[in-house]
Amino acid sequence: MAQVRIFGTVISTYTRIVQIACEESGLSHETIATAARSPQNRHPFSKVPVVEVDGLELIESVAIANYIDNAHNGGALQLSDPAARAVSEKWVAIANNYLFPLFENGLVMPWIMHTVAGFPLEREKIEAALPNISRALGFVEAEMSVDGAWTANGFSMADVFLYPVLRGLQLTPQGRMGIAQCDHISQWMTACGKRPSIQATRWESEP
Ligand SMILES: N[C@@H](CCC(=O)N[C@@H](CS)C(=O)NCC(=O)O)C(=O)O
Repeated sequence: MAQVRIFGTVISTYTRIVQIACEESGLSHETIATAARSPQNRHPFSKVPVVEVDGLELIESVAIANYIDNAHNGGALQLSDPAARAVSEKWVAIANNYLFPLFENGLVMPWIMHTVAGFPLEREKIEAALPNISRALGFVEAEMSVDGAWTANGFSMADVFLYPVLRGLQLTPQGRMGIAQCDHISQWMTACGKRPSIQATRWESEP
């Protein structure tokens, strides 16, 4: 049996975040397809993933990824310098609290519901979200162009969280165009895309 069992949807930002943490830590993992709102999901707030590792049942991707990194990777993704770590943690929080909800509700889910489930595309929802998504990308691009952005510290937990969040956006038509206009984000995504942990966790829908 794999060392880590991940109960989550197969195309999921947070399932992938945990998969990347496993890959970075050299842990074998399997994903058991579990829909967020199914009776099989053990998350008390109907989110995925729920993870079994080392006899523990864990929820919440920050806790899960940090545990895996601490217990199996010497904490290498969390940076020992306090200032560098604060920057990395700031970006994990930005990814979780602002970018993911904005991208997921405004573009990613409307496109998934349209292309995978066959529902009409929610064009009004997309149009309403685009200005805020554009502003968010502008903020990330500007931060990346100055010293002190997370990329200055090498691959860290910030990348583990930010890559799947931005990659999901990039797989939508409007997200792809928006990111293409951001040189720093594009270069960073290309660099991350070469990392073995990112390649090993590609979604089937990725070209
Ligand atoms: N705070 C949770 C967020 C997890 C989350 O939002 N997962 C998404 C899938 S990527 C989900 O469960 N969505 C289903 C829903 O909100 O109904 C974590 O960090 O694990």
